[in-house]
Amino acid sequence: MSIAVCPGSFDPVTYGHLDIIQRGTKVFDKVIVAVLINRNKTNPVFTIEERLELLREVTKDMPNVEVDTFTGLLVEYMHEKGARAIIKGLRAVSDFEYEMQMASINRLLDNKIETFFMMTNNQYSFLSSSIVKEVGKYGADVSSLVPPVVEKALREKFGEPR
Ligand code: COD
Repeated sequence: MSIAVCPGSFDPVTYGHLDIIQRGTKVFDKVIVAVLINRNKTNPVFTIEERLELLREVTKDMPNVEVDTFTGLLVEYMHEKGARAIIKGLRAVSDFEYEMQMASINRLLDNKIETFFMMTNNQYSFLSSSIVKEVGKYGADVSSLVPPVVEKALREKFGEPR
């Protein structure tokens, strides 16, 4: 069985993430969406539990998706899960430099693990969790950026749209 891990912060999950996850499920038998528990990342808006709950809700109709957390090195987590592929999304040239670094270090740590990059859907090329939080904080409408359940969670954090 081919198992891929789609790692990220998912603070919160957006339509951009969901598009990558969905496309991954068409290629791999199982996709594990893995939320990094990152103690260095300051001021997340959603707790790990909230992020997991939102991810589980928005992937509930995808039977070959599992939602989980990991800490430390991604390759070690992948060994635990028997996964050999990492799925990443690429939006702009600005993503490339960081992603190339990550893919190279991961290959150095384990050369049997491959990183697969998927080009963003044009529709979501500008979309990130940070943008959603920024826009949501000022009460703007985010319904075209995130699924309804995430929109509701943002409203609970930041208040009703203007
Ligand atoms: N379109 C397409 N792809 C998208 C979009 C979009 N609109 N938005 C996000 N994505 C992709 C991102 O490119 C990324 O691939 C993924 O979705 C997750 O995005 P985020 O923003 O939720 O998560 P990041 O970028 O903060 O996550 C970073 C990781 C957790 C993946 C990274 O830090 C990691 O793997 N850390 C583990 C530690 C490790 O093993 N390091 C290596 C040795 S140093």
